[in-house]
Amino acid sequence: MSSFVVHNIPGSPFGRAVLATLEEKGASYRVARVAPGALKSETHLALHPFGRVPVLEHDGFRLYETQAILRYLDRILPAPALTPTDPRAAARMDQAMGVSDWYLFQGAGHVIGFQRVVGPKLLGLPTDEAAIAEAMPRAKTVFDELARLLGAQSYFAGEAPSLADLTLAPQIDFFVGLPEWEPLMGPHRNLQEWHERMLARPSLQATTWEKVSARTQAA
Ligand SMILES: N[C@@H](CCC(=O)N[C@@H](CS)C(=O)NCC(=O)O)C(=O)O
Repeated sequence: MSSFVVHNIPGSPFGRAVLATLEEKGASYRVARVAPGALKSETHLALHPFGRVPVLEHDGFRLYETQAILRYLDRILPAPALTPTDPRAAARMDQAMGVSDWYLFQGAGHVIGFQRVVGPKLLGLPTDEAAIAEAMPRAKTVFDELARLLGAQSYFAGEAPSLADLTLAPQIDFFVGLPEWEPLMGPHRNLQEWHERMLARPSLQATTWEKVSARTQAA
């Protein structure tokens, strides 16, 4: 039996970052499906008092907050290392993870992803186009800044993938196929190439919404 259990909703970009990190490390794990309607249930609040996913359980140790989970995994499963040793490269990794949480998710993904995908697909809600239009200028600032931070590097912290790439790729991938993809990603060839590079990784291929869903149902 796997010693890693990830409580997750298939499709969650935060959950995918955790699963992709476990995949990168070659660790075996089990996904415990959380129904979207159960996030605020007493059972789930006992695991995550803020009623969100993911939650990691590892040999009696329980942890929520994706950045904390990723760093924990990188410390206890050291190979391959997903944090650069160079302090400035590590600082860029931390910065990109902060941008992902605070500006990409909060300012853009949370609104656009919810209005275009989560609301209609999971909750049967109509899309609020005005909310999307209001979020677009913030989203554009985020994508422009991510492209600037990436620059000519292959990955956000240099020439090897790091926790920053595993954090950002699931969030960016959520925009694929949406009408907002072209206006946000179109001007940034470097970001498009990085996204393709990340999606080609077995860790991202193994953790698509469909694959996690199928795997979770089978568990
Ligand atoms: N800060 C949290 C954010 C996690 C998060 O927002 N997860 C979303 C799913 S992608 C969620 O559980 N949303 C439920 C809600 O907002 O009620 C983390 O880093 O893990």
